Amino acid sequence: MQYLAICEDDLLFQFMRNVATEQGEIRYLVPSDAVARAIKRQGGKVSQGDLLKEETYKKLKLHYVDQAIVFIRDTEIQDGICRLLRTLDKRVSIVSLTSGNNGKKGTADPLLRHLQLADIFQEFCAAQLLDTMNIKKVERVRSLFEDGKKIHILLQHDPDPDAIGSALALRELLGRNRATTPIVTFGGITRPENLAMIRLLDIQIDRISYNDLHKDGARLALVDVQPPYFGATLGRVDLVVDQHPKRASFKARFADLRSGYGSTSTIFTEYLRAASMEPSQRLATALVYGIKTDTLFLERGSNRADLSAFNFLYPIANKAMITRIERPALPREDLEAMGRALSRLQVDSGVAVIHLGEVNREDVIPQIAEFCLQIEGVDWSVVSGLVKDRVVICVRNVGYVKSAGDIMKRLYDDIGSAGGHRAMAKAVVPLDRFKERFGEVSEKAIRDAMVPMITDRDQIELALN
Ligand SMILES: [Mn+2]
Repeated sequence: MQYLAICEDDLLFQFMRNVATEQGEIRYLVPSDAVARAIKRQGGKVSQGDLLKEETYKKLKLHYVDQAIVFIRDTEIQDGICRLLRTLDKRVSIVSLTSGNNGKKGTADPLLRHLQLADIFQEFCAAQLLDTMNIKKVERVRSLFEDGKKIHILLQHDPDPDAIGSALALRELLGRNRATTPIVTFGGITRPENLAMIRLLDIQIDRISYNDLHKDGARLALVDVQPPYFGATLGRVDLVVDQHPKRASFKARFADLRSGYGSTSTIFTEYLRAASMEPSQRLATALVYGIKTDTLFLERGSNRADLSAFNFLYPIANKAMITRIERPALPREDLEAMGRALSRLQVDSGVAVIHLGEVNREDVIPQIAEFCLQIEGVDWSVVSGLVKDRVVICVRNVGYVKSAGDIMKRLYDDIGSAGGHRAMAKAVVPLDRFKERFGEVSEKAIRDAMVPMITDRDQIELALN
């Protein structure tokens, strides 16, 4: 490969040194003697001449040149050189490097490309700068916990995959284990996919009380959440890493908030890469799933950083396991209960009601409610089950203006806990209180309580629309 680099100082020479040794020969063409001497001194092949004169190029045997690179700051001269090159040789390909905005203009010449310095810097150097920043952050994070004290990694009340993946990554980054660095929450995981995630990846999340947060001098690290979320004061917070926007101020020894990112797992993936740590399959799987769920598979609020983290992790992650997490397995006995219920299912006014009786796993109830929406003619599904001494009722509907959450609140909130939004809702009621109110726990009792409210509601909505 023969290159001709046309420039006015030795900047391009510095940039292209490796190209010269790896990919071919470069001859520099410069207008001034002084610059020519400087390049020559540093081992470059160089010619000097008037850049806008034909004779200059005749001497250079342009037809041997594969690629001309033009980098002159004066845009008129720059354009003049490009035109002259094209006149002299129809087939030489030209890269025109510019520092201003003039590089954006289109060109009808297929062998002429405009490149902007800013874009080149972004492409090749921004990642390096980011890496340097991440290396510093990792050093700081490690120094925070050097004393070897126990660390509680605190997550939000119903931890999601992004939080769980981030917590695992933080533990890995610190070279800690489950015993010295437990992952904790004041609440518990409820979503079936998230339960499947911790079961399949063997992740332990402990419930903790406010009083035990700093027990025996334990340190406190928050990932995917910020202190104000908890309302109550948490005491000393050592670390906060989160991608959510900052809503209220807080104090922490170290904080890395990147609201431009789609997930906190992205930040931790950058930390791992900066620390030259290849994540295990288990960790990569958790992080990929965290990025995937927080960005709705890289659609919502994701950016170049999320894509880059995803690309890095994906080959390491266990894809089959992610599929299993997304479709949690149903226990056989619970499926049999669903089979029996389905065989006698009646659908009244588009409402399917199923009472499963005793179930082994609570997450089966929402999954079956989800499933029932696929039955022809069903707009609403109500699925209940007995989990130990509690009645759990899940509601799903297909509409956008429906109000599952409202209905559940009105029916069950005063005797248990109920809530949700328009398309999905849940109530949990102690068995004895349910019996006090409705007599018995049966399909009929639930149907009688719920179907009129749902159909009333649909009537009102029809009237409003
Ligand atoms: Mn998140």
